[in-house]
Amino acid sequence: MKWAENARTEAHQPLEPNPHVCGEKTTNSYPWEDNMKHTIAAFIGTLALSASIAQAEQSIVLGHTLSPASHYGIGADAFLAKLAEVSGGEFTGTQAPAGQLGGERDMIEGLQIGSLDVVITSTGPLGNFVPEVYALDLPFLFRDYDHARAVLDGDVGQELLGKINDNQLVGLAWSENGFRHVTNSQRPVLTPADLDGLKLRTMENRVHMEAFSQMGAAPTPMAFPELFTALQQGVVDGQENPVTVITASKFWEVQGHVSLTGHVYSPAVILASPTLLDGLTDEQRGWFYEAAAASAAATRAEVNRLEDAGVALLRENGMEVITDIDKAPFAALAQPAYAVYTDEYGTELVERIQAVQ
Ligand code: EAX
Repeated sequence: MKWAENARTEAHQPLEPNPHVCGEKTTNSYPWEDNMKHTIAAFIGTLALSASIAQAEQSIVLGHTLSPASHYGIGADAFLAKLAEVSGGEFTGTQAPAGQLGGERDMIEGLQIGSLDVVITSTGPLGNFVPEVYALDLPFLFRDYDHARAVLDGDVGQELLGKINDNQLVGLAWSENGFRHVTNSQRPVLTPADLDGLKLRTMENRVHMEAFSQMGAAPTPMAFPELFTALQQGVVDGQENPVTVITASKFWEVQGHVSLTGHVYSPAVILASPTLLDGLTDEQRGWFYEAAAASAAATRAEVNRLEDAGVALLRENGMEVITDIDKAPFAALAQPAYAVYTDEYGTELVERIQAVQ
């Protein structure tokens, strides 16, 4: 709205003390000129003020760790487009992709202190803020995508968004990252024995770290924006992420092997800053929930697409993909990781998740 900006700038000038208007008069200045200038100034001032009240335009920043073309990037675009649409242009925004504003832990902290507006993140570091969310990170808990989506779209998902809201964050909607698989630069992984001693980057997540130690790897927690370089320089041998992230981040440039272990389902969640949302009306807050729902739907559609096309894409880019894996021995070894959550919070939530059809 350029005209409004111009009106605002122009309106400021006559209102500021101006020696040529209000001070000593120059020879070619007449009293009626002064009056007219004041009238025009007041008129432009009123115009600018009413324009800014009518628009109250706000531009928000949405952060995430992946590329703009990723499933998060697509979700971010969908969020911003829906928000602009339902708010009639009152809220617009831009994405800060690729960890420009830090790793997922940093960005969650940014929401809490109000330096960031909206974030799409995995649950990787979220358990550090909202421990109940660890229940979703347990290995071999979700049977398949239908199961995971039914849990997140049902009562358990709603309750966990509520827990998020109790921790200086606003949980807008569950989105998706996908089932995670192991990649590495050393060897094909077919059995847990192949993980032995492998230096594997994990998210900063106690449940995941425990699961991988139990399965025989040497887990190294690290923020996502450091990962590509760490793989490239051999600081770690491997990592684990869904096909969505492996393709979006071109991990084939630094990893030769991928095994479809599907060891854990990785939700994503769309979070907002209470600093932003608490200052809004109910109607305005509703727009953010609508935007988040549109975003999650767009992201899940892209996850579906890559679940179908991803393996071929990985192979085309030179990765050796092991698709046929007996998951039972991995699951048996990973089982003690459940205690990281259940020792403190009990088994009730886990059993409820398992019971969802
Ligand atoms: O959320 O840190 C990770 O491995 C995540 O899967 C990634 O940042 C996307």
